[in-house]
Amino acid sequence: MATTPNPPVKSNLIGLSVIDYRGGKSTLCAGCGHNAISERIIDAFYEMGIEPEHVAKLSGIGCSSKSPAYFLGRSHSFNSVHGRMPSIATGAAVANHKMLYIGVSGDGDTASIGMGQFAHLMRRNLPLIYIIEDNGVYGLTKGQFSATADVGSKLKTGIVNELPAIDTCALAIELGATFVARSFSGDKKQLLALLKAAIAHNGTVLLDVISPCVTFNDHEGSTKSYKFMKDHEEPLQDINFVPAFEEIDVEYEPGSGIEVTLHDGSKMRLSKLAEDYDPTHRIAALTRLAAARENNEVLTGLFYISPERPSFTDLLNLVDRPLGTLPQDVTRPPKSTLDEIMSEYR
Ligand SMILES: Cc1ncc(C[n+]2csc(CCOP(=O)(O)OP(=O)(O)O)c2C)c(N)n1
Ligand code: SF4
Ligand SMILES: [Mg+2]
Repeated sequence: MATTPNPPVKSNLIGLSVIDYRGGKSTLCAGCGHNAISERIIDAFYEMGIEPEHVAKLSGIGCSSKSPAYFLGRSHSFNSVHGRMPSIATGAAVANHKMLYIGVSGDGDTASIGMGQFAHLMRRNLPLIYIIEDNGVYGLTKGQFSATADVGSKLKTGIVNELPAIDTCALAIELGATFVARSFSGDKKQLLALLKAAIAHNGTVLLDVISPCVTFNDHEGSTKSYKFMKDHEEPLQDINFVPAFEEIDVEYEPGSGIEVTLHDGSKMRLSKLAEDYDPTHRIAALTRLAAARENNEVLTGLFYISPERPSFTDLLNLVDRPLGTLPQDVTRPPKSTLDEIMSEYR
């Protein structure tokens, strides 16, 4: 009997299939927004044809910080300490500036215990894709409000948050990050386009993704629930990403939006939705975010980009070979050099 041949397995630019970009089976709650983000990360790295072994994943502590275990299983990974992912990422990026770094954190991990580290990371423009899986609560420790919870948002117990939310995007722009965006775990198209652009960027990407916690913060009265996001998400632009390896077959009409060229030659085409918005203008970005807070809008999209500013590792003028692979006879000064230095203090 004739058998039907299996459909050919699709592969990307470097001959890998999407399976090569998957990780372990998720142990997070079914329906958690963090799982959808892992799926988009898998798609983005697959579609960009990135070698998984060329990627290092970093995280802190929280349900969100567990998620690097669920994507890019062939990549390097370090699950660090609560709020300390930025310093681990900085050390790793300086030791090997040839890798691609992706850090996953939570709103609790970032905006409370990790705030000091977050601030210095943004200021340095370290080449790192920093994702905040933002659910407005400490999911892992059973749903207390985090510092990104909105004023007026209600816990299941009826407790109302009366403290102002920290806007991590506004803060990142103020501090010096060069690619700042917000998305929603349920907005597949926008999140995928932003992730692919983030891969093409050289510098700190801060991507705050609203990611509902179905167990502790998805009820009526929560401003980080699926329903609230579906009703209130206000995308700034329609984002199309064209990777450097793809030919641009459609001419871009000047005046119909903005085109941004990224570090590797890829392009982001931002078509205006409701308003004209220039994401290369820092003050305009801060003003627009302040207006969104004032009007209780959940604005998503690319808020700010500065593709030209050198990254932290560029500024260090590192030798081409990764420092972590240099042999001891190169990195360790000989005894005669140390003796010479010591003699200066006599
Ligand atoms: C030093 C330290 N302090 C406190 C904790 C307890 N703790 C574990 S996870 C967490 C918050 C996680 O919240 P978030 O980063 O928002 O992640 P989510 O679980 O919501 O994804 C806290 C406070 C800890 N693990 N270590
Ligand atoms: S507790 Fe919340 S954040 Fe944690 S896995 Fe479950 S749904 Fe996700
Ligand atoms: Mg959280």
